[in-house]
Amino acid sequence: MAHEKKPFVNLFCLRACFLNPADDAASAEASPYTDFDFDNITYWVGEGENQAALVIDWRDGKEPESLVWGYRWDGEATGADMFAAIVGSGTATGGPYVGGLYGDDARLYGKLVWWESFGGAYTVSGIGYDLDNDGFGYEAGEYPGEDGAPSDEGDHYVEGWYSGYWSYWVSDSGSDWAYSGYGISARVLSDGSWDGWSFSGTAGYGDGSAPITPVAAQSAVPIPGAVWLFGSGLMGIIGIRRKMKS
Ligand SMILES: [Ca+2]
Ligand SMILES: [Ca+2]
Repeated sequence: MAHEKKPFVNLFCLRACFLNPADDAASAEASPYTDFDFDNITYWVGEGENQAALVIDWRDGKEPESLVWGYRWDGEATGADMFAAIVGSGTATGGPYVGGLYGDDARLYGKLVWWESFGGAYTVSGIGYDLDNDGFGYEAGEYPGEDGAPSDEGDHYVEGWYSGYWSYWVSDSGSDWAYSGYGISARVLSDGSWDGWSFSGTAGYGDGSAPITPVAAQSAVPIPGAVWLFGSGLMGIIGIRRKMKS
């Protein structure tokens, strides 16, 4: 993990020190937390002069319960655009991302439900995460969207609408978290804004509490090339020994 931090520090210094010091400082300080801001985020998706954060708080007793990603863009982007850019796999029943989610982080899984009746808008019904970094699988339960579970007990996954609820929280210009009843399709991101999702197994629609201070999400750790080489070399040796024995 530690070796991944260095390029980020160098990139940040390039941006902060040479390109646009005033803008970057103002955006970096905008946060609904007193002890966590954009400088603490390590997993960034997208390119552009604006930045926003996505916090997901599972509240399932598996640590860390709350994680954060960063998103950069130019022009206009919605909460749905940020969600789709970051979440690596999952389903979307309709709307602009119909068919599935193909964002950057393969460890993140999401289920979006498209509601045509409200003029067309997404609702988040479930979010999962490969917490132990060995793959993620979703298992549908008896009641679709209400009691699905991760196939790996080491991973995050919770879902619900009537029984359990993902509440949506927003922060702009460093304001405190505010509950949003509008969902991610109508949410227009601003530079320095934060979007947060927080699950409650007991809350119903329109209820819940703001996401706790997150931990910076990390990219999946690939098996280093040297280990692969060593592994395949070992297989070769075993193969030769078997051949010699027979
Ligand atoms: Ca896993
Ligand atoms: Ca596992």
